[in-house]
Amino acid sequence: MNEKDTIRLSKRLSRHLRHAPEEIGIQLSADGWTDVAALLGAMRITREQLDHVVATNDKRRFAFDETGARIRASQGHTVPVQLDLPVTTPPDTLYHGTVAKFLDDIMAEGLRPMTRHDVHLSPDIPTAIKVGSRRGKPVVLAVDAGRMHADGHVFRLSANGVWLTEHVPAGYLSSR
Ligand code: HQG
Repeated sequence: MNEKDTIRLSKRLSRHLRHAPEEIGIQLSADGWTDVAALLGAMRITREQLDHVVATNDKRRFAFDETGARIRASQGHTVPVQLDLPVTTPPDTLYHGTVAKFLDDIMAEGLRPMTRHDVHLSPDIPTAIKVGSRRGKPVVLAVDAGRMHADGHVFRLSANGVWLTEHVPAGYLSSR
């Protein structure tokens, strides 16, 4: 598969494993898994193509279970799933990449999950810049995750290194 086809297949997988499984007639379990054999049939792809996308994905967006018989998206769902990710102590500082037009709202009400289940935070500035750049000129906010954790906010770490939390009140945010 060339790079263009790989990216196209990754986008189709994101769509069906995070947002619209019903469009191709597959079902996700309560914790987000779907049967690989059913997925291959529904998407009309081979196991080799699926393995290639999972292995080469720039953000490791998809993960097989330990048997390889099931697959799920590691984060980013809009359909209701409970990924049962481990609660994890965050580093002192995490980062959020966004764009200037959202800043007034963010500074008034904090970071909200919007259409996703959680606010997505990055472990480093280059990653946050990439996330912000999807929407325009990136603006990076620093999140005082150490203080949030000390104050009782819960953090979970996705299988691909994205930090998830329900809400970041504005008092923990600073520009950098
Ligand atoms: C903004 C991609 C107004 C927030 C990326 C963001 C990431 C607010 C947008 C992952 C707000 C939501 C997630 C508030 C937050 N008022 N705007 N109170 N609070 N926002 O896409 O973090 O390719 O849902 O700043 O790489 O951009 O999908 O979240 O701009 O890891 O794997 O509302 O998605 O990964 O946008 O990105 P998103 P995000 P994938």
